[in-house]
Amino acid sequence: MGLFNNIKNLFKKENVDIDKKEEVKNEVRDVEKEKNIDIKEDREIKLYEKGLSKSRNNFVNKLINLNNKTKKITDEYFDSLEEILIEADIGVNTVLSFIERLKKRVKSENITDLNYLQEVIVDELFIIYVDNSILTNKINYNENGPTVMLFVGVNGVGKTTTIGKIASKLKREGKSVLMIAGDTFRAGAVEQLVEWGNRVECQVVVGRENSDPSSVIYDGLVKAKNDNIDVVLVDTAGRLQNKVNLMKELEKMNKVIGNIIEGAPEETLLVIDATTGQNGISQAKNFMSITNITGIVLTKLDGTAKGGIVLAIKEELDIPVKYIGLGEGINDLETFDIEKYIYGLFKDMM
Ligand SMILES: Nc1nc2c(ncn2[C@@H]2O[C@H](COP(=O)(O)OP(=O)(O)OP(=O)(O)O)[C@@H](O)[C@H]2O)c(=O)[nH]1
Ligand SMILES: [Mg+2]
Repeated sequence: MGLFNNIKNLFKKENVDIDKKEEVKNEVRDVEKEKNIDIKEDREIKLYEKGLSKSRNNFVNKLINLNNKTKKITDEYFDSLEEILIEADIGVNTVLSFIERLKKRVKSENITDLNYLQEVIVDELFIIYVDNSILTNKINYNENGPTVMLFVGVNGVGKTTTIGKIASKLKREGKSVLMIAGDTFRAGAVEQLVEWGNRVECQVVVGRENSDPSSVIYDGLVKAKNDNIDVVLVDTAGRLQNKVNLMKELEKMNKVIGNIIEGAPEETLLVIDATTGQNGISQAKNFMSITNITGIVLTKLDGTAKGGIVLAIKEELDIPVKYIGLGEGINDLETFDIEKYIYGLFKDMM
């Protein structure tokens, strides 16, 4: 009896130990998970900081200098502020309404302290982006088959590079990705995408030179469906062409895509080069008038000293920025996050 009890207890203890071990293991796993999230957050914030340093050094420094040399908040102060913001590509209309709101706030709250005003400025710029808006950086995914993302935009804005970066990101998240070389016009365009495919170990469907992009897309989507691919990234030609041709071509592509995968493309992402400022905004208006744009990829933010374009996009286009490019490297792409953006830009003012 004694032996039996001993064995029973031993067995129990063993079980308790196993339970305990599991518990500890789970705890360790949770801590690791949190640590990984922290590391990821940290990495992302650093990338925003680094990518926005040109803007910070230029336009944010101008703001800081203005506030340092200002003793009293006068009309002259607002004029200088207006000038700095317009120079930062925020867009004239946005700036004018921003200045109006700021003036009202200064008056109603009786603001005289420049340090406090600095905080109010950041706050109000943030409000421009989030106010009355249901803008979301979320990508629409198709639950029942391949998700198709079509990338459009004029020459050299960074479509192909963005596709490479996004493929890499999606693969890191565990998704299977296929790229389609829909730019069959420019010599070298297909090779460029194939090179990215090799880098990120992702298949690329290509057609013959000068073949119809829609036929390449057709082949690619059939393959994506057969292979159970999660996300299909479609590159398109960016050469400047007349509006009617562009519209016809996009219509044809959309028709082919929708015929093979119902409801697709889930995303039509317009790529804009941040260094082109207001020109990028006009490009966007052009594209929006001929096809349904679901989001914007804003590239080369690292190359501009005028990081205000994000706010102009919000005010003038009201389309969500879904990704931003912060450098030429494979990891220099982030999903857009207004809080990280504002922090990366204004951290010296906060
Ligand atoms: N600094 C910087 N350079 C970028 C970024 N994104 C793209 N580029 C560079 O921009 C140049 C053009 O990029 P592509 O990806 O070839 O542009 P594209 O829109 O495919 O051009 P086309 O195929 O000619 O229409 C390349 O030199 C890229 O390395 C970015 O976020 N930051
Ligand atoms: Mg390209």
